[in-house]
Amino acid sequence: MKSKILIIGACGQIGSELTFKLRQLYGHDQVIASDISYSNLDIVNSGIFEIVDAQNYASVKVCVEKYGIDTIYLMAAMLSATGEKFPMKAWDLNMQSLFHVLNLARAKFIKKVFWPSSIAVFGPTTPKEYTPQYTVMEPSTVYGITKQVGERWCEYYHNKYGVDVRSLRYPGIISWKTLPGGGTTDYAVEIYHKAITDGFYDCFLSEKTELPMMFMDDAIKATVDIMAASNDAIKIRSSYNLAAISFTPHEVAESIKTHLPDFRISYTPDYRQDIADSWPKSINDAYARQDWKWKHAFKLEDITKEMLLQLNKKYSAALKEFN
Ligand code: VAH
Repeated sequence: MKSKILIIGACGQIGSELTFKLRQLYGHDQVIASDISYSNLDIVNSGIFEIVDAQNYASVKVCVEKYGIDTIYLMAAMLSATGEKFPMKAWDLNMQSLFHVLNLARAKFIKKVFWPSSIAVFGPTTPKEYTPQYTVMEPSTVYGITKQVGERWCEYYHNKYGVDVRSLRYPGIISWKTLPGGGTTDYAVEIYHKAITDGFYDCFLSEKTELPMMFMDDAIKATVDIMAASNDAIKIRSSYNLAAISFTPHEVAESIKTHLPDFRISYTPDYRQDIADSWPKSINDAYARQDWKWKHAFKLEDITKEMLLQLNKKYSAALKEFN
């Protein structure tokens, strides 16, 4: 029987691209997009869309029963930077939403769950180079704490109740279709937009801040692949380390300059520098590559080429419409 999928948080940076990809793979009407508001009209107007409050069990359950959902991708969360401004809101949103989806799976209303974790589960005491799957994890951000605790609950619901929940520790994700919101790695998206619109970017992280990063197409592929893998291939039910590349703001600026030689950057670190400094520089994702054959495709030069190409098109089209 064809899977019926609900994406919670479909208006967000990853959720929006996941919606289009899953509709392409599994059928347009097999995928229900949902969010707390109509914040992304491309998504709202692209297919079946529902307002779902991820913090309200009944709201999620009504949608599951209305469409006969069997799989939920829970993409709604408050990210690292915003989470430091609103700690209790971040805890409530990130944890309540996870419990509601896990409990729907435990009660057999749904069969399968995808839940995103993050490299933010690692903290200042974690080894920073090629960070292993199993190591010290003392996250120093609210967001990281919610992801670490969430991983524990995912593994518990799998072991105790047999829930088929799968998870990835996403690195910073770079995309051009939908702006990210509230993340520390968002500089790596903003810099491309500013390179096109202003020729200049004042970066909120210092130039040597190396962080694990990934192009959206790789992140979407990993998400689709882990969910399509056979049940017994998934040997880690907390969350898999996932990696592609690592780079610094200086390196991405130099990459942009190979296309836009006049591009200029300055560095004005803000409160997000402390968050970035608490995270690894690079990630060892050997288990994902071994268990379900993960491999990334996009290197930094590929990302820069694609980001500048697509954003050029996007801004030129917007300019044409305006004139
Ligand atoms: C953030 N983009 O910056 C997210 C991500 C690894 C970082 O989880 O909060």
